[in-house]
Amino acid sequence: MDVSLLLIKPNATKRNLIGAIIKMLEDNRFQIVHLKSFQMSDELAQIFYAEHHGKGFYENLVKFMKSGIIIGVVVEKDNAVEDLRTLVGKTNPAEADPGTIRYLYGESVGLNAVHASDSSKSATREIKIIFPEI
Ligand code: 3AN
Repeated sequence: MDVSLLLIKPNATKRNLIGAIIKMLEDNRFQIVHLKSFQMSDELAQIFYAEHHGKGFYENLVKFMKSGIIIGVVVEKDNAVEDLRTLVGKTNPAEADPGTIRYLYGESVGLNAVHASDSSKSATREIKIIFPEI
């Protein structure tokens, strides 16, 4: 069985969308195997977003990700990474397909409600960073 990581970002937790997003995971047959709330530190953000370091949006991205509570969810499903990306929708909510999480709950490219791992390799790496205890 494949695993992937979903993060519910601070704009979505602030808007009381945790339940709605978790329900979408369950309705789409993702098995939740680990779940926790946490706040991102500078150190964690630097490691997690290492590939974006130096990009124009990096500082704002880190500031935003540190601005509130995040929910980390490890999900299990056949084809978990691809299916989760499909359920999440495109990075820019304005381009996301109707019915996707970002279409419904994203506010902008920055405030796009959730993060989902983009490959199995990323999923392994990101789960280790966010859930070092498992
Ligand atoms: P995704 O989350 O769809 O995999 P990435 O990994 O390319 O997208 O980008 C990570 C995060 O950085 C995005 N979720 C988004 O919040 C932010 N981001 C990406 N591109 C931009 C951009 N052009 N302007 C502002 N924020 C961006």
